[in-house]
Amino acid sequence: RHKFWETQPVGQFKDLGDTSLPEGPIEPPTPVSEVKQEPYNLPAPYEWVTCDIDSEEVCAEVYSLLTNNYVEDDENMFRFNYSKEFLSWALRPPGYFKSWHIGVRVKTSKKLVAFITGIPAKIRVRDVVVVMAEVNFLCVHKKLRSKRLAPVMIKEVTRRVHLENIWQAAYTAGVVLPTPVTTCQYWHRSLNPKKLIDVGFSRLGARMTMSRTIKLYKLPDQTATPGFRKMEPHDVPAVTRLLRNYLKQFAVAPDFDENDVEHWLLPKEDVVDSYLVESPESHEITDFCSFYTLPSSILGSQNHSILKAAYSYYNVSTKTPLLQLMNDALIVAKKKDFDVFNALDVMQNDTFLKELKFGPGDGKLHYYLYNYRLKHVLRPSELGLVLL
Ligand code: NHW
Ligand code: EN5
Repeated sequence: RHKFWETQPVGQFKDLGDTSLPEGPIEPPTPVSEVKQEPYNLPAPYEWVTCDIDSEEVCAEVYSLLTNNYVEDDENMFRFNYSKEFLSWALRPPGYFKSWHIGVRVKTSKKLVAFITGIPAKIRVRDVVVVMAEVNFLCVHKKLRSKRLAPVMIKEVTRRVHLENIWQAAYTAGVVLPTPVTTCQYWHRSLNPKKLIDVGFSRLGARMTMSRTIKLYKLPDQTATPGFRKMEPHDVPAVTRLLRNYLKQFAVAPDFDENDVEHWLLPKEDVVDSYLVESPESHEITDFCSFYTLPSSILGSQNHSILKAAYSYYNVSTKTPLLQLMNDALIVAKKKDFDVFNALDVMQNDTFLKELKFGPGDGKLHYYLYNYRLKHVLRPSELGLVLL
């Protein structure tokens, strides 16, 4: 069934119920000197390149490959449209390796036809903090599909991760592979229901008119929580403490330090938005919410070409009820002209999704670990990790 994945150190379907297998690395590390020194072979017309994402020109080539060839929904109506600013942010966190930004070009024309990336991350699995690669943006040009290029790309990124003495990875996919750590459901909260219906993202409910639907999804003009404001640079230490303490409760979660919080959570226009609650009395930072901007191209509409989507990122509530905090997040997202607010059923999200009028989407997201076995499949609520 999975000719490639059967050969890799990942949990296999046949071992799913087997609790005699220990939790932890599937294969041990080898000395870095024993890691294959040469890149894997590509079919003759193609060559490996390391993509300098700092270069405006290279970033534009990656953007164009992804904009035309990256992930679509199951009916091919929408395609993710990560912006250049987003890619530059997503691929250059603290300690990133340029060698993990891997492209494939046609030798003759130099056209970029495939891409895969890794970034370093410390991820805690139960009690153990593991240095991992987060692998993302795997993309093969539509005209080069089903030629077994993807396994070569995956082996090459694995090799380059091993060269940095890192032996585990985390990744997500919409497809089922051996074997998910957990399977999450996408939920969607309409902010601009008329547009969503016009472009086929959602449908008018049974016995619903357009005007009733618009009224159903109306939100207040102003946020409700006293002390709710945008995160600022001086908040990094307090947000790091709040988030680290919150993420302790999940079986798998990132181990963020202040540098990570500065990179991943300080607001960046049209990339990531973060808000917090500063107690008007004590000036304590008690709550936090964030979302990232990931538009999708609309593939077949006369009237619209871009769907503006916000994706729930990390949220922490200690004083403000999570429901009220996320309602405020919806209010600011609506003000910023997002059409839809998306969320997975990870962490404590299931406590607000239905009440805040999110509905389940037709997409699922499977989370995976490479070379790390878990004894049990997790529930989405046990997962404290959001990948971009
Ligand atoms: S998930 C998004 C992936 N990208 C897309 O869906 C974009 C549109 N599709 C394409 O570009 C986020 C192609 O269809 C791709 C496959 C390139 C997906 N993950 O070349 P072949 C990520 O980026 C397996 C992993 O003929 P293709 C995460 C498939 O099961 N494997 O197919 C990426 C089969 O293997 P099998 C995937 O359609 C994580 C083989 O590829 C996959 O032309 C990567 C077929 O290859 C997917 N999304 O190209 C793993 N989709 O065993 C990182 C298909 O079943 C692992 N396949 O025969 C960790 C590495 C680091 C370790 C460090 C220690
Ligand atoms: C790695 N970082 O399928 C990502 N999206 O539900 C790679 N559906 O937008 C993995 N099909 O349900 C990506 N509208 C896997 C996801 C790929 C993209 C994808 C789904 C997630 C999606 C929409 C549009 C469906 C169009 C037809 C959807 C219903 C919304 C409705 C709003 C009102 C309340 C009920 C739900």
